[in-house]
Amino acid sequence: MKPQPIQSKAVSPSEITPEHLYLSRRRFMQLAATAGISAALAACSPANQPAPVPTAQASRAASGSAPSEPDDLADELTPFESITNYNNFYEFSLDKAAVAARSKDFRTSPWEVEVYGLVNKPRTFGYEDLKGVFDQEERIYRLRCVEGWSMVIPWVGFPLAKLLQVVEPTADAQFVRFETLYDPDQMPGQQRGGFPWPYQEGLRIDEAMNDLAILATGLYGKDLLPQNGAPVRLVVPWKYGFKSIKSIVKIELVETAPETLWSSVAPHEYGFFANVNPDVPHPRWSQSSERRIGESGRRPTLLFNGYAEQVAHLYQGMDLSRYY
Ligand SMILES: Nc1nc2c(c(=O)[nH]1)N[C@H]1C(S)=C(S)[C@@H](COP(=O)(O)O)O[C@H]1N2
Ligand SMILES: [Mo]
Repeated sequence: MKPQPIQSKAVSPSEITPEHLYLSRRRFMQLAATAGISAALAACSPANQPAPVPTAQASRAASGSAPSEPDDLADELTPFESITNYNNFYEFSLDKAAVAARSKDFRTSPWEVEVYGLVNKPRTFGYEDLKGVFDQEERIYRLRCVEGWSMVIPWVGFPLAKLLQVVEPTADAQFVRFETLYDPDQMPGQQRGGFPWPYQEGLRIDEAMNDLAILATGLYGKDLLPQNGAPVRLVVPWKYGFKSIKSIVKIELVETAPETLWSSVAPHEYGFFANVNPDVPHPRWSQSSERRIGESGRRPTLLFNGYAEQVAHLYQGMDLSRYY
């Protein structure tokens, strides 16, 4: 059965049962907002609630002249079919439309994530621990790929900060390094040269502790499919999509900025920070606009992908064109 986008028009909070979806308070607030009280909600939004950014679309939604929609900018969710059939996952294929079929037999159970390095309490979490220890909540985020397309995805997951608090990073831990599974038998792309497998990514510790950064285990209320990074992947919505590393098996707390796959392949094109920024062009194309999957035409790209209110303070005083 094809899951339907969750919209207030179709679903009221009371109709969503725990079996269907674990509803966080945040999600409830979003449903309340889309039920027609968005102006009031904006005025009293808690600190971690993205405040609506005034865009033409948001004001239309607020004034009631268009159907309300669920993300914080009133952007419609991308259909499940698109999210699960248009994928970047080079371990399986360079062809976005082929990833789903090539990854369908990927074994995601049993699965362990080792968290180690500069921590007081290193710990290996089984997948079941990740789902059991940490409350799963829904987070609707825009995903902006560095290639110039974007989607709106209702993830299920939990803040990365919650996991880091459990392992207790030491004072020397300045960065977090993530690593994807290395298994060339299952991931044929890893037999190809040209990329320093396994895929690695990294965040500065303050970025990793930001409430927007989550480890996702699902989307549209269902467990992740392999093509989206099953069973657990990072989601950092204010950065280009390549930072959101899939199928993670290692999380290491380190002192210096780790190597990342794309910045080792093409350091002049892909930096460590990779914050979405319409004013810092890729050397080969502009980043000022994007194609939202399912829409015709392009829409303007927003600084930090529209999450400036939550993350701009992390980069105060930094030259964003130098630290791209
Ligand atoms: N391990 C791994 N993680 C990855 C990638 C990849 O090729 N391998 N691609 C990245 C890129 S470029 C994007 S845009 C997103 C796409 O996520 P999605 O397919 O779930 O939309 O995953 C990121 N994470
Ligand atoms: Mo991407």
